[in-house]
Amino acid sequence: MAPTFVSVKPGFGGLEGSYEEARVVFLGIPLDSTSSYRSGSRFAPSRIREASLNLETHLMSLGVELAERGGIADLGDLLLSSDLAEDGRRIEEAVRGILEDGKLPALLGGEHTLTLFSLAAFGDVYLLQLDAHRDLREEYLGSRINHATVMRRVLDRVGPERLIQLGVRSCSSEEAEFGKGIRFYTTEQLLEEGESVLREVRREVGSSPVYLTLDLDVLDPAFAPAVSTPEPGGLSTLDLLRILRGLRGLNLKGFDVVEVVPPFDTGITAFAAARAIYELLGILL
Ligand SMILES: [Mn+2]
Repeated sequence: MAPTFVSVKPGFGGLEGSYEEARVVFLGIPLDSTSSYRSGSRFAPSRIREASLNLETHLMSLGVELAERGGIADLGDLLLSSDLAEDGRRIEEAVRGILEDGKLPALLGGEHTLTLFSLAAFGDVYLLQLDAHRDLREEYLGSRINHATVMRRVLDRVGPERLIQLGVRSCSSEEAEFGKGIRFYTTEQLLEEGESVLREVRREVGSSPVYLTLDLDVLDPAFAPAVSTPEPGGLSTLDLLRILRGLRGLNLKGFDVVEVVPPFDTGITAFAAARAIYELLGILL
């Protein structure tokens, strides 16, 4: 008798269809070269996909069956080198290709530095950053381009009024000073006045194009222990899902999910990431 195999095919949630008909296109970006503490985010795209296959495609919260909606493709993971500048070019080019085809890039990171390269493919967008950290250092550990400086580098290209930081609760004195001119809402503000924060964000952004970057460390380490730099005092997974649901109606043009480091995970973090992505698909499709 032939042995029975259980195979896990690549793709998000088993939902992937043809590229031609897709509106949302997944692309794994296993970037893992500037992590200062915990590395291993190169394994995150496949772990998040694996988790996605073990969650329901029917979203109770929204009353949506994603399998009936269609419109999803998954290109697999981008092949990267060990050179950050070269990887940056590859990421930008790949994202630009998806955008030129009129589709929404959904990037599975990877460390946060990839956001800088992804954004380079977009025109003028609002950047919504869900993150425990402000990532506004001018340089970190002697380098100007890394996960701790990524939003500072983004501001080299995007006006400071276009960056909105949500869920932040940790920064250096330098970042606090520099970041005074940048709109931010702390974790506690989100928890205590979440609805009015979201109203303000909507009013500010209007119908302008938006890019969302979700750093899983916005969650409390109890809910997302396997992130590169855990920061205690964060959101619960349910808080995050509610916030994401509250973004419905924004003109979202792309998103990334970053900083999951599977070698430190029991699966909780990858599942939280996959579930957050489901919520986003629910409001997008
Ligand atoms: Mn962070």
